[in-house]
Amino acid sequence: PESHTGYSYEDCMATADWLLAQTAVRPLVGIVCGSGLGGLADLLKDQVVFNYRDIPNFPQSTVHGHAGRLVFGTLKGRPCVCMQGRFHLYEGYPIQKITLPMRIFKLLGVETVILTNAAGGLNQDFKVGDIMIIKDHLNMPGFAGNNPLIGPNDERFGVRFPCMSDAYDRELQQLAMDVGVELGYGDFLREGVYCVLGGPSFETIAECRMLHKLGADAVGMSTVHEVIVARHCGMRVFALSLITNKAVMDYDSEEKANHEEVLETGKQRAEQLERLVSTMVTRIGHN
Ligand code: 6GU
Repeated sequence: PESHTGYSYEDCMATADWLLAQTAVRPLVGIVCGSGLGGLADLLKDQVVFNYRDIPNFPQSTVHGHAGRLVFGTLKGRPCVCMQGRFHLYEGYPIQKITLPMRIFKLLGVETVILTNAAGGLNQDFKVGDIMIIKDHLNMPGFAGNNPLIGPNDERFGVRFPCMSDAYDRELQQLAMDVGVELGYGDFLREGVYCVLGGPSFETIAECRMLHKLGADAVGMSTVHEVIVARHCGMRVFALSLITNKAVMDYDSEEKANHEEVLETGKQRAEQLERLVSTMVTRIGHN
């Protein structure tokens, strides 16, 4: 327990209360924007914006393409909070710190979390620009003892051994498919399994082949830790990957994964991804 680098329930409450004292928005939906996908936050009306550096206990965004702002507001009348920029293992933060915002979301009153990310396509049927509805994940850092729930468990958040077979809400997946088809996105809307790695180096060819054999359709460096913590404290979860590049799977390929390509594809599909998410938000039911 001495090596545990998490925050106490009281620390999380202090951060949530600090935020709630400065905005009248009471969000039911929390959104996490992936690399190059922060434009979603700009759609919020009547914004109240906090820079991560000003929020007690919050880490800072260090990655190009991640702004580092927490934006409160309404999306077509629905109260939301949006992380414009997220935290990753490869930035060197303890995993409990990366996922702290999920517990803050919970204490703000959020019931549904929507996460987006940029990912490399492993499924050979996927094309660059496809949007993948995440139906399940492979938590590779978790296999190596890097799970955000490691450390003492506070029952006020959730149980010691949370179930993950229902991590991705089926109803929200169906809603995304319905909304996507309605918007005319059927041709590039997919579903699949997302695999997280620690990064920051991209995968070797052998690693891509291995992950594909293990059942992964897309690979990235985020989201899964947040999903685990969000599910632990009982929020509904929906997640999307934008396939920004195809993972290199054969030795003849001249292609090389790079962050610029990731951001460029993000720009091209961002508007559609934002419309998909914002339309979903108007149709999510809450208790
Ligand atoms: Cl190819 N790999 C990983 N790990 N993350 C990515 C990616 C690839 N493309 C976008 N993000």
